Amino acid sequence: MGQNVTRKILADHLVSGELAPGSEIGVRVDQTLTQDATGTMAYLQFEAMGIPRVRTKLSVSYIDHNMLQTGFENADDHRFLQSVAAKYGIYFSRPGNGICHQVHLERFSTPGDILLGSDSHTPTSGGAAMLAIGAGGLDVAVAMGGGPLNVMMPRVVGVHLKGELQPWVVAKDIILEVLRRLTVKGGVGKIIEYFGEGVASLSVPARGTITNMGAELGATTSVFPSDERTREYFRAQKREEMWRPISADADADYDEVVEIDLDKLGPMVACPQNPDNVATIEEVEGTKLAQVCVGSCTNSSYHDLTVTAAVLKGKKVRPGLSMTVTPGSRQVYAMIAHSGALADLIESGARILESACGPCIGMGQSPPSDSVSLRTFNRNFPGRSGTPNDRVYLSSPEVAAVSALAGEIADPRKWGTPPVVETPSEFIIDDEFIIPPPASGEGVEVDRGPNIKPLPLAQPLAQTIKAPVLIKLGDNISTDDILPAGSKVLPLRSNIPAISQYVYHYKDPEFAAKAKEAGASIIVGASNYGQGSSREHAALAPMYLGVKAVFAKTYARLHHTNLVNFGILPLVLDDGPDYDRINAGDVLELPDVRDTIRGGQVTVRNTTQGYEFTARHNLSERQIEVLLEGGLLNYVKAHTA
Ligand code: MIC
Ligand code: SF4
Repeated sequence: MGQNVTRKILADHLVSGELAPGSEIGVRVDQTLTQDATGTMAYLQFEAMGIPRVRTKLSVSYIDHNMLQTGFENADDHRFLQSVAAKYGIYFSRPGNGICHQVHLERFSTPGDILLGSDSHTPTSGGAAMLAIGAGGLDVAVAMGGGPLNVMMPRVVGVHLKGELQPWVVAKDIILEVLRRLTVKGGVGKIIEYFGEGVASLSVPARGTITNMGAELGATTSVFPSDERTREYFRAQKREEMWRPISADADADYDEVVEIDLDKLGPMVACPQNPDNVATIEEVEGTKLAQVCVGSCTNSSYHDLTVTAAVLKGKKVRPGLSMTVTPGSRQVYAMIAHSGALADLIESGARILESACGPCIGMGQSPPSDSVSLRTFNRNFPGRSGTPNDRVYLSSPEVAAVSALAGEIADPRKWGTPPVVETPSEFIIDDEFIIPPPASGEGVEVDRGPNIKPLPLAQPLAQTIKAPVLIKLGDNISTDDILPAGSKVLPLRSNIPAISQYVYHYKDPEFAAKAKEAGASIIVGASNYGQGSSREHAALAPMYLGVKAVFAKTYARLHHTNLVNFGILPLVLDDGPDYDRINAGDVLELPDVRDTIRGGQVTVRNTTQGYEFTARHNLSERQIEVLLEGGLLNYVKAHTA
């Protein structure tokens, strides 16, 4: 039987296990990336492993999230990261150079290689046929040390793109359609692979929009084949020598197939407050807007910004509406400046931001109270914009641009024929701001400002856990709920004692105080617990506050792994009375859990209400050892020694 792209790349990198869905595999990692908000922890963890130099083919450290320098913290972190990069052999992408995923796609993506990144949108490079996977910082640190990535072998979903997109309908609409069909939990335990005649009509950045937002499906990653369009992109990036073809065999099969008829697709919009709450443009047309934002790692390519500029050219953004535009990289910024598109944007009244994550993560540009913001981003979780009662809609740049002129969500198909945007055959290449590491790191001093606090370590799983349930939650709790981002909290990413004060801050402002007082505690979630980001702080900070176990019906992959890595026991509750009966405040006891955990289920006593039930888990044998030994860092140290 022929192989699909996913299995070919995995087979090429397999170091342990078998490619059978549901069993744990280990794969060699070629490249890693970190960004500043997760990078400080990842490098502190790498340092703690005592390895002198990274052992990957390529590791890159980006600065793109913590770019507002409202105090010394972020600037100090940047210095720390730059010095660590020089010491350990890592390329350093300076602040202003762009969003990690956009820059990585442009300058480093390599078809057929495996990339592990401490950011959930690492799959963007899947648009260039990499198997690019998001992970917590500690998993990335292990990979930098030469360790494999361990994951449950996913099922491979083939998305068959048939036909041709209609005018004004673009890549963003394809991924929104996939989200509408599969939902934010539909990709858990799966890799999404695109194939079919519709693939060739999509450029690499368009493919990157689709693989980027595959993160919102909860998928392990998403991938496209590498074809002539890919080659064209590598040629334009002046690195054609890095290109190689890779495609599924003609008789390849998939564990599941989803068919999308591109001809039938219209513009789509994700409504508040989950990326799978997708509507057709007709359903939301006319919704009044206070803000429109174009940018983020999903939609900030040369093409995206040029289309936006072409729609706005000679017109003005609607009075009373604020529009921001963020180029994804310095390359994109320079190119729209040279082409004149930047002038069109400025003249239309759009506010141009520096190349960074910016409004996507609440780093400025929070919308007004009780208003609607339309963004070309990938996430619209409640409060993520920095405004507590925000209502964020997600769309393509095409929809965003016409809506900025209309002052309300508008259907671009009513605005004539779409502008023709030529992508140059050669891009502006200037890698001066990506600093290569010196040949040796000896003598490089790591710059540690006062914001860099020591790393807290996990504890081995206790013999018996007895602790109160501090909070009981519903479905689809995101890591933005668990540990918010935004301009106030993000600068504390390298200071766990300080950031832990914000755990569940908007759900229960007393959470941190209650957890400290209880000493040990438990969290109860429901379905798809921990969706969204890769931020290991959403496990590390609760661990610091004494959270010992989480009970949920199902978990998002990244957060489940992060809980294990930091010694918090993730248990599975049946979808029924066990979840319903537990109340916040109940004291649960897990007698001899250290011994029973290997049996696949544990006994739980609700000592407040006086009943007993069993909870399952879906931990691999290795993960059980990690928990018994007090988290991944302790485990790796013990096993490498
Ligand atoms: C996000 O989009 O939520 C982030 C901020 O990029 C996170 C990483 C982080 O929390 O630092 C992600 O996607 O993993
Ligand atoms: Fe940055 Fe937003 Fe992309 Fe996360 S989703 S990497 S915050 S641009």
